[in-house]
Amino acid sequence: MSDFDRARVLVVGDSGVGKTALTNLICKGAALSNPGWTVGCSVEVKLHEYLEGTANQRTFCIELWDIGGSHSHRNTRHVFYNVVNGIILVHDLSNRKSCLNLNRWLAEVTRTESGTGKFGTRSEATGAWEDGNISGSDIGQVDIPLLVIGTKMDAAKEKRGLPTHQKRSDIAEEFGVEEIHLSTGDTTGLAAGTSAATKLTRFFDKVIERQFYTNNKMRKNSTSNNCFPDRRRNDKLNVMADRTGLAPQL
Ligand SMILES: Nc1nc2c(ncn2[C@@H]2O[C@H](COP(=O)(O)OP(=O)(O)OP(=O)(O)O)[C@@H](O)[C@H]2O)c(=O)[nH]1
Ligand SMILES: [Mg+2]
Repeated sequence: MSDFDRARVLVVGDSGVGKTALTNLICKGAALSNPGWTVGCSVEVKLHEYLEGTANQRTFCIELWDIGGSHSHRNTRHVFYNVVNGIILVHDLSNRKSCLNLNRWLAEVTRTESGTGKFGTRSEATGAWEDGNISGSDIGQVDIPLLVIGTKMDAAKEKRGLPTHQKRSDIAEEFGVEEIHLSTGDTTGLAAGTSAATKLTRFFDKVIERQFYTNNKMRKNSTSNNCFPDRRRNDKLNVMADRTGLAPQL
């Protein structure tokens, strides 16, 4: 696995929306019954077949950086945003506010990724970005592949008694990106052949395309050496172990 070029996808959204459970489902195909909340960041990897079934098929390693969503860490988590090849925005279908907050998450990540402070200014006192939103035209300029995922379809159905899978979120509409609705406890939700699995595959293809095939040329970059980071990087991430006491899984 160590020979595969890799790309980094951030998984962001409010605390408790199900990012860790979702990341586990994507990378391991299994439900996670009782995830602890994430402090800092936890990393899982997934091998992805780029352009599967075509003559150009090739295996890449996707790193999913599952960022702890707790408000109390908002001033420090920008250290995880230095390299961003794609973003999965996660909201809880039974909690409307978590969906409304996705604009802020996008702003928080893309400000740093653009490296220009274009979407806001940093507070000199805390180093944190000032609050603010980002619009569809802005992200067009930032040019990062996006995917929106709504979790807890089961809870939303119970709460409202209505199917929620038809309605796309405002942010997916605004940015013209695909959206998946699922329950992270249902392992069939991302099973091969489902429309959700197809959307996820298309998203990962876009991430790879942007990272490695811009201008139809294989592009070398700083993150493409190795699927598993070197010891120095491991040490850095271990500092951010989650509250379960487990080191980030790399
Ligand atoms: N009913 C239901 N519960 C879910 C679903 N996905 C996650 N959960 C539960 O929601 C809670 C929070 O899930 P996490 O995956 O830890 O949420 P998170 O977004 O990683 O939270 P932070 O790490 O604090 O940012 C856990 O109790 C999960 O079991 C789902 O699809 N349906
Ligand atoms: Mg988590």
